[in-house]
Amino acid sequence: MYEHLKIEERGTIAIMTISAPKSLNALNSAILKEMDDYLTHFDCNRFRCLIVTGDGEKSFVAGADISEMASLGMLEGQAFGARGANVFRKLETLHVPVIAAVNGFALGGGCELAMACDIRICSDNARFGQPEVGLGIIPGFSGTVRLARLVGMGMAKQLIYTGKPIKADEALRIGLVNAVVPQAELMDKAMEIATQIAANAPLAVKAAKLCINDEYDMAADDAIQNESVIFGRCFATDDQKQGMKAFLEKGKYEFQGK
Ligand code: CO8
Repeated sequence: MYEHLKIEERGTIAIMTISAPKSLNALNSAILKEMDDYLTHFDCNRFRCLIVTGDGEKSFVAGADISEMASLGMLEGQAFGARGANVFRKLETLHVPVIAAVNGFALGGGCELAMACDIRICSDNARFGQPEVGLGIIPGFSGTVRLARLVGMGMAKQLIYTGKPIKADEALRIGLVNAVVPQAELMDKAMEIATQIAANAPLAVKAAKLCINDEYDMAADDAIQNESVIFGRCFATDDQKQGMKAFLEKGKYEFQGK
């Protein structure tokens, strides 16, 4: 169905693999269009978690496609940046959690893609970096926005100003990834986390994601108020009633997302 995306469905977990092996899965307009289409039609009622990864053992995504960007003018550059940023924002605001399984190079737009996901895990051969200033541009798929939020202003500035990539263990140390595993175990680890998420009440997981995302930019009082309102809404769900009843009766309830 897609030329550059491989889609796999394992029960309530979906896996989107970006596949452009000749360019180490670099993101061009065609791939971004396919990602946009996939995310626009993603069924958040059917799936409870999405895993994003790259094809092969060398690269997650080696950035935006430099051969496509090389000849762009100012307005075209802006449009290309906006296209990537919009797709990544769709991923960030998708109503189910998204796990980036980073299987190699996550450079430029690749690092930005991983940062738009809720959770990042990587293989031990992964390399993260924002090399854009070495190409005469800045991170344009929201890297200047998300990197500082994830690893702090000082480290984000060092990574972006120097353009130097970091290895998996350093990415773990600065909090850019949650876990590093041997390459052969990467998808198992991603599936393990996805399965844990999928076993929980989907409406509650969705509510938690929206709260965490929205409250990040709110003043503390507004954020606390927001959480109270969303917390209250959980009590209008069947899953809350059945989940708590099952706990009290020492049983187990399979959440229905109602
Ligand atoms: N774009 C296009 N082609 C690429 C890219 C890329 N980002 N990365 C790799 N390729 C291609 C290479 O050109 C090469 O093609 P060919 O075989 O035809 O020569 C093929 O992939 C294999 O790559 P290498 O031979 O270079 O493999 P190495 O193992 O020697 O090196 C590296 C791997 C280190 C990953 C190296 O390929 C590299 O440095 N790639 C570029 C990384 C980079 O700078 N990424 C950032 C790009 S800029 C960006 O992402 C900006 C995002 C915001 C955009 C906003 C738009 C306005």
